[in-house]
Amino acid sequence: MTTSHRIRAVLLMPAVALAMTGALSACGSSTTTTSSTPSATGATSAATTMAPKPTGQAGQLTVTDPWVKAVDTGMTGAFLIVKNTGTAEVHIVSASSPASPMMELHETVMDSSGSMKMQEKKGGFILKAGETHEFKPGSDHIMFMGVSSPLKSGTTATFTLKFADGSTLPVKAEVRTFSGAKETYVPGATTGSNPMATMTSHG
Ligand SMILES: [Cu+2]
Repeated sequence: MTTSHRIRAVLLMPAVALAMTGALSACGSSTTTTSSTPSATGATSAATTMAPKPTGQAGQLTVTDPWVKAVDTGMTGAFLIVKNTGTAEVHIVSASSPASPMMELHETVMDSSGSMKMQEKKGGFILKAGETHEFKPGSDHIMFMGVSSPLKSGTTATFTLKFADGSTLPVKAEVRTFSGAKETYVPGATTGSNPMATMTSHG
């Protein structure tokens, strides 16, 4: 967002363009990653260069069987089993994915009429040391709010979990066809336009 605003500003004010361009390139060249992670566990250097080893809370979490429900566009969910292998609490606060500009952490609750509805899990998910948590259809899940191009069965979707300490954990998930566990969505305050229309068969 900031970038597009800047570009617009540059277009409107040619006199400032050079200065702005200089600022942008300086900004770009200064994005050095501070990956001086002490590899106490003896991680291979090859793995470290491919992707930085998760640190902090992200490094405490193991992920098993991550998958995403196939969908053309609109909403879908990601499911996985996570285990906190560390000795301190792990707090998942948000998720992001190139497949969907908006993501939420969801839980499924029963409303007063006895039907299942999903809603944003306020505050995220906290796992105590040693605790395992399963995200599964009809229960907790990682919600993709706005998939813009088809997620096809057999392909791979990626998303990233973010933790309370700022650490992040990228997850590669298999896209699978799934039907079942149909609950309806309780629109939250952050919901954009018309989620109900596409929300008829979410896992
Ligand atoms: Cu959901």
